[in-house]
Amino acid sequence: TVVQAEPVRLTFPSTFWWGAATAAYQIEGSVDADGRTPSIWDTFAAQPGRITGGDTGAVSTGHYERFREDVKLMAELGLSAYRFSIAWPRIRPAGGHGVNAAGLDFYDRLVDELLTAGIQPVATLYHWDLPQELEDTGGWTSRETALRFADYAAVMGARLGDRVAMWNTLNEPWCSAFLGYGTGGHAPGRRGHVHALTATHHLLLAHGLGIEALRAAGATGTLSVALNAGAVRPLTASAEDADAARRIDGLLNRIFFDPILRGSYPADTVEDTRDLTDWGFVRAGDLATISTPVDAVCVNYYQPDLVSAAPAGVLDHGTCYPTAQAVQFHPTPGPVTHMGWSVDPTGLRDLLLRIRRDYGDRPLYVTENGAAYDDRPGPDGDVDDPERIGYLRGHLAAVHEAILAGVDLRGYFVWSLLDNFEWAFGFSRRFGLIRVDYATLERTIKASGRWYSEAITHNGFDLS
Ligand code: GBH
Repeated sequence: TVVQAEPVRLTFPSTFWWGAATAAYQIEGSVDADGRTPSIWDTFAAQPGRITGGDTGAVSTGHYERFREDVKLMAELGLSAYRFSIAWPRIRPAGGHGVNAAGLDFYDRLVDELLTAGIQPVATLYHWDLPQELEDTGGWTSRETALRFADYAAVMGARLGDRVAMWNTLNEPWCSAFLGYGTGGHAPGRRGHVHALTATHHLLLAHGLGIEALRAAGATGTLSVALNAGAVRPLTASAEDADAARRIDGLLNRIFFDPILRGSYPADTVEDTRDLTDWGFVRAGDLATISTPVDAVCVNYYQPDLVSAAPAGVLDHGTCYPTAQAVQFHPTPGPVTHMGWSVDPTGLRDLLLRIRRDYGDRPLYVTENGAAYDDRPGPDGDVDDPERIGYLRGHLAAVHEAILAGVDLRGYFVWSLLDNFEWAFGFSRRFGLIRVDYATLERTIKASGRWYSEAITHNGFDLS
């Protein structure tokens, strides 16, 4: 006789936030509406060869016009929280001179619409769309930009601080610094390892000043920052590969976690980059500002990094990490998504456990996790994307494992609610739980969205 095993059911804490995330430039469109001024992404996307297919965020999903429809879709999914970002160029058109009331009104209406639908608003102040005029005066390589960010944070805290449930000052400052100012693959497209390190410090300073400004404005929500932290793994057990992993872990994770949570830069990373810079951009008092207490730690996770020492003569010039010429990156064996990123939920579990081990027992959130896959028409007008269901199931199981191991993990946000403008890849990659037809801007909940919705209803799901 065949005994049918009972499926294993994973149940989440009753207060767990089941969320989804987006970012302003990736979904809003309406780039000239109501007094918005250009951001570095408008400028960057207008330059030939920067974005796949020459795509731009000018229209994108049209969320700025359709936000009420989108909140209805969130309610249909049953989301407990929605993470969006505020477009700085809609609020501070002059980058510090005057506030644009119409821009503020948009986010005010969005937050109220969410609260009416019973969805917790989670607001990110900076998801990469720097006002172009601030880039024209140096962007994140200029210390002034951090001060302007503090002004902007104060304005937002005063306007939305009574209603936003959680704030992220910055989204993935690593990307802003190392892709925006290091490799030039992201806006503003500047290249140079010293730029990247300088920008890193000014972004961290902006974060600290932003937390102080939100707190001073009386913001009642959880104050945090979203880091694209990773699990950096050595290819072999050799001392050389361990050293390669240490370097990359320093430049990806510890360069952010240490100043924010411990008030100091990692000594080995500072030492590794001494040939490039004397770190003179760090001024007395900065680290005290940067380490002003946060209420939670937020991480965005997609895939682990597998690295080794580069064999003599091999220089990985493609790398975005300063001083990592001695490091080689390797694909993790196994399946990959449409981005070519490996699917490995153990990386998420390890990351969450590591944060607790190295930085203490703090409230944590996974503010982004998800995968790019193409979908296909299913029966009865369905949109089928079984790979995304597999990805989400695996990663939510990893989250559950971390919770069982004692990690104070309070919420999880799928990247993304909607298909959207995937930065340098334009509209060629789809991350959404909801399909967007870019010709008509029609939205259709995918099979993965239905699956997620079921999981939310049951506060858990069957493994297998
Ligand atoms: C997130 O970035 C963003 O927050 C979000 O806006 C975006 O749409 C989403 O993920 C999907 O991309 O290949 O050299 O760049 C994820 C950023 C991408 C950063 C992979 C590290 C690997 C190094 N991560 N990247 S490289």
